[in-house]
Amino acid sequence: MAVDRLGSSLYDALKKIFRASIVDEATVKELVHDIQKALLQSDVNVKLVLDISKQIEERGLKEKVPPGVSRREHLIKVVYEELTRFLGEKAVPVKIEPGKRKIMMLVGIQGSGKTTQAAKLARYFQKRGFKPALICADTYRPGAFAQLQQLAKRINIPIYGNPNAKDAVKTVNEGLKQFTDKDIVIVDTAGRHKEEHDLIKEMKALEKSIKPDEIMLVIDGTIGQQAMVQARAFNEATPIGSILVTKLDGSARGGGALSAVAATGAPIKFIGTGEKIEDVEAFVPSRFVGRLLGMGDLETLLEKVREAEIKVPGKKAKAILSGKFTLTDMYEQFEAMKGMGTFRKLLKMLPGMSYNIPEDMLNTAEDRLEKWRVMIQSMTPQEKDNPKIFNSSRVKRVARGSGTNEKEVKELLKQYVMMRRMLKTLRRKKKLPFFGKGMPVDLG
Ligand SMILES: Nc1nc2c(ncn2[C@@H]2O[C@H](COP(=O)(O)OP(=O)(O)OP(=O)(O)O)[C@@H](O)[C@H]2O)c(=O)[nH]1
Ligand SMILES: [Mg+2]
Repeated sequence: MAVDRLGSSLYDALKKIFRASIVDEATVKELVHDIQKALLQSDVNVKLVLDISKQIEERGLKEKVPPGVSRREHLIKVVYEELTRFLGEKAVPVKIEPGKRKIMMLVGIQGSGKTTQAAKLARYFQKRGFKPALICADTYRPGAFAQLQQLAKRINIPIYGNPNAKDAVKTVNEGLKQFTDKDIVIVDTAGRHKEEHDLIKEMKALEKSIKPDEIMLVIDGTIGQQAMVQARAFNEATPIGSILVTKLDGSARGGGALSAVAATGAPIKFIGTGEKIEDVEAFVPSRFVGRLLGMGDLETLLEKVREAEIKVPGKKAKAILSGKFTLTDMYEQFEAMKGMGTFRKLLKMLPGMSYNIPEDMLNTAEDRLEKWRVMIQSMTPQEKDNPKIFNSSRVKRVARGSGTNEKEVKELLKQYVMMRRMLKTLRRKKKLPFFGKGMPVDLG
């Protein structure tokens, strides 16, 4: 049975942190040690292990923990970030230029999922408006061409192959001659040979003859440690440009993928998440690390830490806390949080406020920000500073000036009053972790 050791031992290491009654220097050092062990056991390169663990230790011990976040949570965030950094912070897309044919060759051992992914990727690119084609270079396994042909037919993708051919290089070249007008040609290669030596020889010959723009290693996400050996062997034969990890729809955490990245230095670009043709996704490092660590709720936790780090300029925060909260302030608060997409969660996390905020208000805040901006811009400085002076003629004027209606202006004012009341409640509770550096301050 394939055991995903890297994922589970990293997970165990973190579980210890969750359970520890206190998180101090010794705990951090123990965690670092556990992580090193987990990575080394998975054949991750020693230098890389030291690099990752050193960073974790340094940051875990030295970094200042923002208010409202526990050291424990911060440490987990550090582990997560360092692993993400290793896997690449951002997704790396496959570059295709229309009219400039790209040749993509899939390699990998038998059963890793090459044929299935070849069809999935063709479909993926087709849906994004490109013209893909498929070539079957598996002249070894009987039925290989029929398998790809059947998949291609279902998604209406042109395919070239010859079930009777023996020479993979010749077959692929024939196919390439046919598909001169395509944007991307995906070449599905054989995974099974009498001997591994022959397989590697064929990959080399193919690479030399067809000169693919990108060689993508297809690796089974459930194989764990073997991934390193496989990835290295293929990388030595032909330079691996990217990785596709399959079978991540089951319980496998995909720890082997980390080793494959270490062995090749190539980024993971896609993951296979099922047997259906649509089951392929662009790789998102952060999501993958969460999975690797076996923590479904990691995102929520990280969100909490990140949000706590949001900083509102100190002076402003003081003014707000001291009781002055104008419409301009409200607008600036929303503007600062916009783009982070976390406004809703942020509000819900304010102490004592969880789930008490009317959905209405959250929706308003998120969706109507632009309207508010225009309305607030149509107000006089006096109105912005002291919304109490609003009467029906002022409301009418603002509505006219901003191209909205009176109801909407009144709505905005109502939201403002609610927001102010909320802040008052918080002030009374003397807890307001999100505003300003070094908060919470003594709000006495
Ligand atoms: N659950 C799941 N199954 C997959 C995935 N990708 C491939 N498979 C299955 O894995 C098996 C092998 O897939 P193939 O695409 O035939 O593998 P291959 O690398 O072409 O194998 P060879 O041609 O023998 O080298 C098939 O039963 C696929 O349905 C995936 O992402 N998730
Ligand atoms: Mg195949």
